[in-house]
Amino acid sequence: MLKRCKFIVHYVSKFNVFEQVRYASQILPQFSAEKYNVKRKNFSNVQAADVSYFQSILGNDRVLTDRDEVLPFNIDWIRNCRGQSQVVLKPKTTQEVSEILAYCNKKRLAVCPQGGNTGLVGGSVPVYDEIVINLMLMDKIITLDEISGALVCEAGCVLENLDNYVRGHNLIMPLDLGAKGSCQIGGNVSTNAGGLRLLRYGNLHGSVLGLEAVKADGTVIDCLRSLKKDNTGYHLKHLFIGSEGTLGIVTKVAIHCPVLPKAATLGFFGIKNFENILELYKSAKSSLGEILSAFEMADNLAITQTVKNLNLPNPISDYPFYALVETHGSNEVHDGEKLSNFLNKEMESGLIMDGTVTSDPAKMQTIWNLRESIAASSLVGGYVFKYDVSIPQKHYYDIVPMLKQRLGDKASAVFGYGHIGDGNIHINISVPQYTKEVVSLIEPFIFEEVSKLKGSISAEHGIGFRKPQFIHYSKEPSALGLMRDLKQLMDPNGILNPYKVLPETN
Ligand code: FAD
Ligand code: 2HG
Ligand code: ZN
Repeated sequence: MLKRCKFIVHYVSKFNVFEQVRYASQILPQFSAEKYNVKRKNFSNVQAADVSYFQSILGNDRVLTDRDEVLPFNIDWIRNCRGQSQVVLKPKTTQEVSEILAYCNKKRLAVCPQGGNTGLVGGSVPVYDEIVINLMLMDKIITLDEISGALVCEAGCVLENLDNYVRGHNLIMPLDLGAKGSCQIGGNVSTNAGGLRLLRYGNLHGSVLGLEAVKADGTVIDCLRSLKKDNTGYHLKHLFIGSEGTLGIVTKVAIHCPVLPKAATLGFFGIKNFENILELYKSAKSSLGEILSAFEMADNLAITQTVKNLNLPNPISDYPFYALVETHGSNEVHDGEKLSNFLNKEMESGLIMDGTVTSDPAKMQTIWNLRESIAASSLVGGYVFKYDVSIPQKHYYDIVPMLKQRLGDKASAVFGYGHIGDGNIHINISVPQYTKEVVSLIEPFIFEEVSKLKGSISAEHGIGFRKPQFIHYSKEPSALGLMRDLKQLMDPNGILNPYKVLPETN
């Protein structure tokens, strides 16, 4: 079985490129307010009396005001945005979140809800002096129903910790992403994070069963039901899924965990051109059916740059494109047979030029690590623009050559990769340094092209701070109007994550 594929994965122990890269550069990013010319909204400034009030609720240890301690909470993961907050609060309970928000709302103090601060659109850090409310200490697992698979936990639980926990009970988390070691489930829910297996397990609007959130005025909204079916009026949880901290702070989540697959296999293949990636995807869907759990692609530069910048092994040699195909099933023999037929067929047809297939967890991890590290590889040296768009699959890769041509030698690298099974491509553009000239070559060009191709300007990372002025490329005025109405209703003073998601009216 699978004899015709070469088993040439070299095992390397997993190391944390994530942190390594994040702290590689000690140069502080420019303040977002200056870089993007943002006018401060009319909020109050934090006074000593406000800090004393927060200390009275949280104690001194959970109110950070020391400049060095506050700094990391002001800078986003890609080191593009930098806020000017002077206060970070670390609540431990929903009651504390409620008291903080009720106070801030009354005093017109703006806040920035924050999870693991891995967001890629600048939504997780303040722009001016918004008070950071970080959920990291709300990290308790509350219940796990092994029959239904419903996990109930606090919003600050780190995704990887949850996955490790439920695996001990024969379940997995329904989402997985490269930032799993740092991102929190509350952040995942608030961004409606997609990730590597959305193709199989669906998005969070499907798997989140219920949640608890605190509105701007401190009201606790209890929608923490764990039922699969609950058609009792408006489906309010959906308002908080993907609203990026602008409508409320998510404090607890009930989420459906699928069964841990008994058999899992991962293939990494070299492909001649983009058309063949699409053909292979069609074939994988038809041959693998219900066991297909991920179908990812990367172009040559995405992989070679990751290999070079992060010193990771490429399990196969150089190819124009790469496809990563994973199966999750319940019967090794049955799954192996399907996979074997698929591989033999597509090696014969030439769609797969070379490849490696493994069921060994350590080797699978090595391949996944390469894929998950692409995001970090482009942070090494210079400055990176990251775009996350959905495009109908036929035109999925069109924008990459367009941008290469448009930018010429102004860009040191332009590459595309992502969740092709979901029509979601990530385009990374590395430049020696951030300049207004380069920005004007990329934006709004990229959004115009996406719009012409009937795509979305944000597939999974959200709108955050970086994209409100482009949201109209993907949202009709009527829909934007309703978004504004909801914001007005739920946060009339606009204290929750200002400067994010909704564009300025003027
Ligand atoms: P943060 O970054 O802290 O916050 C993100 C947004 O949510 C902000 O607007 C913040 O205000 C808000 N927020 C956070 N917590 C709460 C809360 N409890 N209540 C209300 N609002 C809150 N994203 C994907 O979708 N798919 C991927 O495959 C993917 N891969 C990634 C890989 C890497 C290496 C990195 C760095 C990021 C990746 N991301 C991906 C983006 C990011 O990790 C996700 O968006 C993640 O869900 C953010 O979670 P977080 O806890 O870090 O939230
Ligand atoms: C991924 O799929 C992430 O790896 C990150 O969504 C994308 O960095 C990026 O452009
Ligand atoms: Zn992604």
